[in-house]
Amino acid sequence: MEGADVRVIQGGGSLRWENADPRNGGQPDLSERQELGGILEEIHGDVYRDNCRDASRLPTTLRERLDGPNKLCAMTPGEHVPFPRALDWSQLPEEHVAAFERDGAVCLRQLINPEEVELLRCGIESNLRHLSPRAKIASRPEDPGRFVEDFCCWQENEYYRRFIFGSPVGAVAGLLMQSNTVRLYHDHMLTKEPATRQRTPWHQDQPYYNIHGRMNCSMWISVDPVGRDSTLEFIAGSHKGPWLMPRSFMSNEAKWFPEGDLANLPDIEAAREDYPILGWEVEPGDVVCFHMLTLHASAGVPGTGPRRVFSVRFLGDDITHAPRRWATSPEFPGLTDDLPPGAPMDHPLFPVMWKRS
Ligand SMILES: O=C(O)CCC(=O)C(=O)O
Repeated sequence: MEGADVRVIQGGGSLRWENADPRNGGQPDLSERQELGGILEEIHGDVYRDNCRDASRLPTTLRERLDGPNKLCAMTPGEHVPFPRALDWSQLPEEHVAAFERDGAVCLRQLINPEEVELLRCGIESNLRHLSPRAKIASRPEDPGRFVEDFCCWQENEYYRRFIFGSPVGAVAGLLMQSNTVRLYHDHMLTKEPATRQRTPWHQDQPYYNIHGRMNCSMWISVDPVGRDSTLEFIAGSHKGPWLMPRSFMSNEAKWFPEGDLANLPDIEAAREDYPILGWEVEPGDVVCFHMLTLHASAGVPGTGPRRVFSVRFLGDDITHAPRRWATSPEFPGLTDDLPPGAPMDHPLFPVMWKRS
């Protein structure tokens, strides 16, 4: 979710799942998962190639983020290395590419395998236990569940990084966008605790961002089953435009484009039958792909379990830097010192992760 006017958490929150281990202070028991992470490293370690980066040319604000305590960000991907898998996604069926182009959203069933789902589950749990200073609570205090978001954590979260650079998501984004090159843009964790009532209101993502261009793709990946009532929904074809006014989700303020610069969103919920709404019940392994201009929204979740989602966003050939006069969501502090307006997103924060061969 972009642009919520929300309270910032300055460090680890104390999240409690219904299945949390009381011996562990109510936190999820990660010991088995951590062990699994080690096993995954052993099995798949050789598919990751580490490149050292030259962080010295980065402005201080970026360097601070890139040179965090564990310096894990020193790893960037080399070329895309195929991940061992049961399904061959190297040739994406034409109908999926056509659906993405036509509707601005498509669900790819079982694109990622159980090991990759487990990497993400570990990544989200680790993220929830060590929230970044960018994390937000996007629900009201009286809501029975919290809506927790965090942004741009791939440099600090080894699970995320392994998933992003080791799974087929980058290659599939390239095929969907019909691009020759794919850059990582950023990651976004969106967890709704059990019984969260907070809706994610209808919005487009790109008006909150600092990019110009049409070749882009986000992937919304839930590690929990999500029913049709709680899933992410889309207005088919809305990615063809126009850009609509981005507003803060809870106070409905225009904090990005000045009031009047863009048309306001219609009240879609009040007239749902008038819109071509798409949405898929999903199982872990399914990946919902969408364009950053496609209008999307989701409801709250039932009390039966959390809805833990990882959204990862990719950029194609025509994307250039569009610095704004306001703080974008997410923000990339100091980036304008490195990338002039209109420049390709050629920067260590946005590594190339796939090239068409
Ligand atoms: O998960 C949600 O509720 C919203 C997701 C979203 O807005 C996004 O991934 O861009």
